[in-house]
Parts: sequence; C-alpha cells; structure tokens
Amino acid sequence: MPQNITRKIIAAHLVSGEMTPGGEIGLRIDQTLTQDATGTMAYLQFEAIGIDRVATELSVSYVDHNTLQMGFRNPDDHQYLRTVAARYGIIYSPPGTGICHQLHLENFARPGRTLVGSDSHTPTAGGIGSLAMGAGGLSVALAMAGQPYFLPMPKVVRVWLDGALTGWATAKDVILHLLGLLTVKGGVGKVMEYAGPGVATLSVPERAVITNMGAELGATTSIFPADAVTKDFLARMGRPGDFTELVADAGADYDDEVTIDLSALVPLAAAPHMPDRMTTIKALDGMKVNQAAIGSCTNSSYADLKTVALMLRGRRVHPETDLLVSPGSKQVLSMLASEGLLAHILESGARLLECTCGPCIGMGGSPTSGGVSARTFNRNFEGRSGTQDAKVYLVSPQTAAMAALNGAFTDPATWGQAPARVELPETVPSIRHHFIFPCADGSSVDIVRGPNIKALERFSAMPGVVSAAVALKVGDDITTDHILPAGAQITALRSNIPAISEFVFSRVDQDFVPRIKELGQGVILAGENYGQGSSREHAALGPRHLGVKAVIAKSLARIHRANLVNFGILPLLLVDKADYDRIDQGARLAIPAADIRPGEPVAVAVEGGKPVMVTNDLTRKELDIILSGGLLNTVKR
Ligand code: MIC
Ligand code: SF4
Repeated sequence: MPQNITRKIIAAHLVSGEMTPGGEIGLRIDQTLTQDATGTMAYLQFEAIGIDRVATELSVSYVDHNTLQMGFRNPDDHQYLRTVAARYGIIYSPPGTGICHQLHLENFARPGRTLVGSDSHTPTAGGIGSLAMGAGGLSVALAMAGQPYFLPMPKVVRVWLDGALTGWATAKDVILHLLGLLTVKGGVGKVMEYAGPGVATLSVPERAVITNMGAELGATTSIFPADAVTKDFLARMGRPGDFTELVADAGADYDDEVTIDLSALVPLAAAPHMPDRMTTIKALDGMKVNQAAIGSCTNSSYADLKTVALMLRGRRVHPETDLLVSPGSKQVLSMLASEGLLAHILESGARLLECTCGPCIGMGGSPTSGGVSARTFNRNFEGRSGTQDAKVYLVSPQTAAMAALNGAFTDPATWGQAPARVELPETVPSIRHHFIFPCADGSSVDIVRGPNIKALERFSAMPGVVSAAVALKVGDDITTDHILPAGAQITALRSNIPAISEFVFSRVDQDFVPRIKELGQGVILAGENYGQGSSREHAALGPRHLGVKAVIAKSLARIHRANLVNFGILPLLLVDKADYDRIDQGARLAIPAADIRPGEPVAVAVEGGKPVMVTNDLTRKELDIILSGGLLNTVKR
C-alpha cells in the first residue's frame, strides 16, 4: 500500500501498538535533545532510572534558555548539565553556542530518524524530514534509557502547497496563515505532512520555520519530505552522508487535507495574545511599534538574518523603536561577521544579543508598559515577554525589520521591491568544535551538583477516592506560561521544585499557592486546550508538589496531558462541557479514582449539588502509572 512519510517512519520504528489513529503506539527513538530549562529535571530522572549510558544513537544537551548566570543557581545548573553529559555519553552544547532547534537542524537532525526533545519546538527538525516530537523531560529520560516513546497514533494531514511565495511573503506567513485557518487546537492528534509543488520552492531553513511553529497548532509534529533541496542543504552543511531520500509514495492516503496557495500569501501577524489571532500587516498600517525582536528558534537562520542585515544596510532604526537581534547559532553569527553583515546590523542602531532564546522566554528584552512589540518568535501569550500588558505581534523577520526602520507597522505596498532570496554558501564553516563530545567511558566522571539542585521528590500513590475542593477554576486556552511562568527569576529555579512551586499560577491568581497550601490538596477545573504551549513538566510537577490531584477540563493539550500522567495527576474530561458552568471554584468534589476505567465515564460527587460525569482518554497502563503516584514509581518497580 502506498504510504505517506509519517507512516513510513512510524512503521520503521514501531515497537508496540497498531497504526490506527488514536490508539497507543510505542516508537523506538534514535535521537534525543534537551535544553537547560527542562534538562536538569530530565537528567535527574535519567539518573534515577539507573542506566549506565544513553542507549540512543545520539543525544544532545543544549544550554540556550537561561544563560544569564545571575547568581549561582543558573551556572550551577550548567555545570551539572556539562558533567552529567560527560558521565552518560551525551553531547554537550555550552551556553552561547546557539538555540537547540537551530543547532540541531544545522548539525545533527537526519531524515527518517525519530527525535524526542524536552522542548515543544522539537518539530523544527521536521524541516529536514525527521519525525521530531516535543515531550516532557521524563519521557525524554526514558527514551535516553532505550525505552520506547509512547503516544497516540496521530492522524496525518496532507498540507498541499501550490505555487511559490512572492513579494514580501515568507515561510513565517505560511504558518501564520495555517494557524489562522486551523487555530491553536487545529493540529491536536495530528501530524502535518507537507506535499505538493510548493515544497521544492522552500529551503530547509524555511521548511523548519513552518514545522517549528506547527507546535502552535497543537500538532504532534510537522514534517517535510527529504528531497533534492534537503540533499543540497546537508551537502552545504558538510554532512552529505546524513542524507536519505524520504518522499511520500504516489497515491499515499491521508486522514485529512488542507491546501495553501503560496503565491496568494501576504505579510501577516498573529495579534495579542494568541498565535492564531491572524491579521494582515496592511490592516495594522500606522500602529506605532515600540520594540522589534528578531531571532528565536523560529526565525534566526543565516538566511533570515542576512536578509535583515541587508535591509538595515546604510539605514538607522527609528529613534523611538528598540531593535534586538539574536542569531540562532554561532555558525550564523560567524557567517554574518565574516561577510561584513554584522556591521550593518550594529550600525543601524540594533542591539546584538547572545545566540540564545533570550527575549522569547522573557530573559530580558521586555517591552515597555503597554508597548507594542513585533517579534519573529512563535508565542505571544499574555505576559510571556515579561511585561504583562505588552502587545506582542508575531511576524516575519522582514516585517520586524521594516517596523524597526519605520517605527510603526506600515502597508507592505509601500515597502518597495522585496529583497532577493538568500542562498547558503557552497560550504558553510563548521562549528562542531564548540560541542563537547563525550568520551567512550564516562564512568570516572564526577557529576557536580550545586546547592540549588534538589533531589527528586517521591510521590505517594493516589487515594482510592480523592476528596478535594476545586482550588482554581480557569477558562479556555490556559498555557503552561499561565501555569508556571518563565523569565530569568523563575527559570533559575527549574532544578528546585519546592522553590519553583511558589510561582504556580502566580500570573493568574496570586492567592492560589496560599489557598492550596491551606486546603492541602485540590483539583483544577479548566476549559478547552488546558496546558497548551511548552513541554515544561514543571507545570505538572509544581502543581503536584502543592497537592493538585486531578485536572478536570473540557480538553487538554497533548504534551501537558502526558506530563500530568507522568507525575500522577488525573487528567479528566467533562462528558458534558456545559457542566463546566455548574461547578464553582471552591466546590468540594469526590472523585472515585480507583473506579476509573480507560475511556469510561464515572460520576464525580459535588457537595450540595448534582454529580458530574467525567471521562478520560487514558490507557490501562497510564491509569496504573497515575494510581501508583507517577511514572518514576512504576519504572523503578
Ligand atoms: C517555550 O518556548 O515555551 C520553552 C521555554 O522553550 C518551553 C520549554 C521550557 O519551558 O523550558 C517549550 O517550548 O517546551
Ligand atoms: Fe527558546 Fe523561544 Fe524557541 Fe522556546 S520558543 S525554544 S524559548 S526560542
């Protein structure tokens, strides 16, 4: 039977389950990646599993999220990550080398390989034809230990690309268009597989922009074929041997289909505060822009930044607008420097930041109060920039550069001739010497743990009946940034669950932590798509530490749902979504945890009211994990 790319890779890596959408499958994992903010927990968990060396073909530990090293906590985390990598056979990418997804695409990602990463934008590697998925740190730790990665078999959506981009439209506008069409819930349970004549017109870095931000659709992942364009990219990157052709068979089946005419696209923006709030730049004409920020794992490639540098050449950024530029990797930065392009960026008045996530995760570069920020990033959740009332618009590098020069969004019709497309040079200078490759035997390496690195907490088994109050009621589209914010101050506590737990829901309800501490335990009641966004398992670990036993929601985001299971929190779904309105914050519930069966509704008693029916999409194995107090308890047994 003719196969699509996704099913080909899944079939080649399937260790359990059947390839019927919705059913649980287990996949053999070839590669893993972690970043510092989720990595410390992932490696503490890997250590707890008790394996002597990683069992994957390739595992990389990147340090890119928090590199500020303000105080001892953050540098201690880096030291732990460096030593734990050397001990267990993991490649280490020191702070400043670049952003994990950009570096992985440039140096390690391979067509046809499976990759799990403790970061939701791991699908960036789908641009090269890798089946790359974001996961919680514990799932990545298990993959490093050679265990399969379990997920529901996704549906495969064919995204058919017709035509070619014209004028000022870019790859960013392709994914913004798709987000406008499908929304932040549109990709749940699906892989977005790109096909059609438009594919050949897009470079690998452009494809990676699209697969990167496919995470915002809630998709399991996104993937492009590995074709002549991919072959050429890998050759220029000095890795011709890493190429294998991977294309869908003629007549392959898909579960669903969307068509995009690339030639009809215009510059777009995602308006505050959701990546699917689509508008055209034309419609924003005249809106003052206080800050523009170019970079992040979405738009920090050589081509993106060279285009920007050429747009800035000989011009000055508007005096009332700040322009921040963060290259995706040292490779990009050194190429810009050696070609004299850095000078254009610096001379324009822009600020050059380190090759890290930077302002994208609120590590500095916050906008002014109420300010408008045009960012080439992938998320504009409220407060994520570090300024609660800032208005963040997600745009292409070209649009951000124009806004910085003009001090405002202006109609693209007034921008003149669009710049020519930038090609990679024939040979790109390698930066492999910046990575620290592990020795064959790491058994004598001492793992160094600073005082901020706290031992893992042991969680007790779930009681047969959970009697607890609704400690917090929240609406739709609650992101992990709402549950546990990022930023320099809080991210420095990622290795210290008791300390970071003090910030759970701090941007939503300042009284949540004292309230649940007084209650001793509690339930979260939520609307649609609870837990969308980041893979940070701290958004499950923090609530678990504070005593959250269950989340009852209208629907849940994939990675967060898995993290809830991993840490022994019941993810329950309302049978009748209208019941959401019948339960108030503070209501006392009795959840018959021991009686819950996979996919079967049960009645939850509500004190002083009618019972509410809840169901679940859990497997028997997942239920057992939750009842035993979390995955680590099960694994150790
Ligand atoms: C994000 O973009 O939200 C992050 C920060 O990269 C997270 C990971 C984290 O919270 O450490 C993600 O996307 O998974
Ligand atoms: Fe880093 Fe932002 Fe990408 Fe997350 S989305 S990995 S914070 S650059």
